[in-house]
Amino acid sequence: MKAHVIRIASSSGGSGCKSSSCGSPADRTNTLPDDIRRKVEDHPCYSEQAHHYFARMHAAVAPACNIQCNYCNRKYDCANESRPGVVSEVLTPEQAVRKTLAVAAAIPQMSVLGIAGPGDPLANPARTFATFRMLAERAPDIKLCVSTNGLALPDCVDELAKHNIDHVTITINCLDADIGAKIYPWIFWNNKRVRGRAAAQILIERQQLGLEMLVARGILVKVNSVMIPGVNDRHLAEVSRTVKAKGAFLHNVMPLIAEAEHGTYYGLTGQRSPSPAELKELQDECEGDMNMMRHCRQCRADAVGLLGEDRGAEFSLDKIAAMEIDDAFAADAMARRAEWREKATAEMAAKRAAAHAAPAPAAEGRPVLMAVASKGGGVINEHFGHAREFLVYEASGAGLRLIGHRKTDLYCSGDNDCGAAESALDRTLRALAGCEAVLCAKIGFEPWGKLEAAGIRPNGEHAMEPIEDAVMAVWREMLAAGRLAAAPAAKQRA
Ligand code: CLF
Ligand code: SF4
Repeated sequence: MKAHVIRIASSSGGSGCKSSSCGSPADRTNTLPDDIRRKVEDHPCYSEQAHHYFARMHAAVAPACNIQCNYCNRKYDCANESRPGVVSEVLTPEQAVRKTLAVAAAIPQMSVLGIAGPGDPLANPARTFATFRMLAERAPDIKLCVSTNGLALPDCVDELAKHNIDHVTITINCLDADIGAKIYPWIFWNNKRVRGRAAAQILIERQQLGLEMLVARGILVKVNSVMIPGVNDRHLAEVSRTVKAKGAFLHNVMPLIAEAEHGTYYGLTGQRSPSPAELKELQDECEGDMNMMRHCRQCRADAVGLLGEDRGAEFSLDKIAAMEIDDAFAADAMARRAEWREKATAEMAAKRAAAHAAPAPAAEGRPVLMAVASKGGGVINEHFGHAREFLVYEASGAGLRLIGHRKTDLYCSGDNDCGAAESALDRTLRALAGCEAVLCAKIGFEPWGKLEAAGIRPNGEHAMEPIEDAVMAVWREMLAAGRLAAAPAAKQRA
């Protein structure tokens, strides 16, 4: 296969385009060669626009890992903990295929099966490739995706290519073994445990070799990096430049998750996570060089559904065991997925065309962060009190871009337990620090008042409108009202 080294203009690349979505990954999709566009336009992780329309699921078939990361503690049966490495049940390849067929019948938006743990998929190659092989026979329309630490990757590239796997993620946290020694206490290599700097050096070399081999085969590589303040935060811009030069398609810088209750080395030793502002600053710095992913949700190794939602509990093994999943069932589901794909890709293309044709935004006016409550479809369709996360956009005279998301507790649980509800609302307000407005489908009286007091304007006037149009409309209203001449109030700069 011919190698593709894909170059995409970054938002600061000075293309001269002035459309309202200039530089957003949605707009970039228009600039991709056709074969690449087809590979990413329905992948919710590789295309920011697609994540509003398409769902993924992870099959937890890979329990073993060949390295140890200081941010990892694999946990089982933890239904409420949402972070990579956590699963409720490890599946056999047969169970995984059955579950995937059940999910992909119930959720026509399902376009990707990823294997991402709970250990390393390529440290469990027999289980991983058996799952891919069996699923490709029963549901050939579903894209296959794998996420690895890279140690075993060079040995598996042929097998990945043989299974038509177009999307591989490598977690690369450093290029410097001294930094690596602070992240990886050991690796298991050639039947031996190797520790310290030597271990990090081997891992780094294998990751870089794997990246080069994948790119040479035209496989789209996404690089994930965990931002660890004081350890690799000053180093990740160099990682970004290097992997871009080697042809990686996308870079995803994720914040370290470190809580003592997770039982990880970093959690137990008090290593802090980056703040949203620190993460954004680094992502902005890297974006000068590379196409950045900003919509990652750091999902569980058995996540199911649109990014940001987890419907795993609906598809436990006992529920799936009761279902009849034969060839007719699989064919009927595939037809419904094809219908959805056609409708969604047409809608996305129309939105991109409209954004491209839109008049140039005003040049003046400072950037404003706004939070949006959405449960998918690219529209504002979630009640403030029901939102478990908010998407955060930056609107400015240069247009609109997604900055990331902020997780929050469910504020409104229906029964309105006052004490708990109040503290959940306070946590939501903290999560929205830095935002000047929040756009949602509906909002109650109490949170409205508290948001205003915190300097965040609630806005329910754009319910069911496309997110991009609504956020830019609110920004233009702020501009017209003269609210963008001065810096934001101290509360929003927090
Ligand atoms: Fe899964 Fe990863 Fe494939 Fe996506 S997740 S294996 S590329 S299908 Fe996506 Fe989840 Fe972020 Fe991963 S949001 S953690 S980037
Ligand atoms: Fe955990 Fe993945 Fe690191 Fe293995 S590679 S220790 S599963 S985070």
